[in-house]
Amino acid sequence: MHLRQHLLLALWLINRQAPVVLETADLDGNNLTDIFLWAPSSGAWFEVFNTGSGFTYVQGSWSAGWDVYPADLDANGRADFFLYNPSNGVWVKAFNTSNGNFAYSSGAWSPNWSIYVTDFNADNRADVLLYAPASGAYMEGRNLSNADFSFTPSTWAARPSLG
Ligand SMILES: [Ca+2]
Ligand SMILES: [Ca+2]
Ligand SMILES: [Ca+2]
Repeated sequence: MHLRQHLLLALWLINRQAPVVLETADLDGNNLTDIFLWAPSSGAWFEVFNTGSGFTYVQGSWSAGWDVYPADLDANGRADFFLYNPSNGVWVKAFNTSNGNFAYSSGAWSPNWSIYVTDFNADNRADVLLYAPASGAYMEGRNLSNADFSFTPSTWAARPSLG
């Protein structure tokens, strides 16, 4: 089968939930980009592993309502997932321990942050920027361990002037 056929099969297997979010990331650390399909309304997910000569699949599910951000949170070369529920502020680090399996660490912030996942300090552990566009408040969440984040709160102007 070609990639398009694999994706169509995967989309069918994810229970025909719509909309489905498609993310790309290296989920097994073999330097080949894999595909993660996520149905926010049901919580169903589907990992599509790129073996180089074909594809293998693992299916699973979380609860509904998460915003899901792929990123390597523990610097082991396997993409993990940062989950944030903007309605209640709960976050989860989902560490990708082996294909289809996760170990979890969680906590709670206030709701409605805009989330950006990036590596602030070049230690290969993805960090998290929380931003509130209305007020200009932001929090730089350093991901220094597999547990909680270390925060440096600050504020930008709500409408920054660049001139
Ligand atoms: Ca891979
Ligand atoms: Ca990882
Ligand atoms: Ca980092």
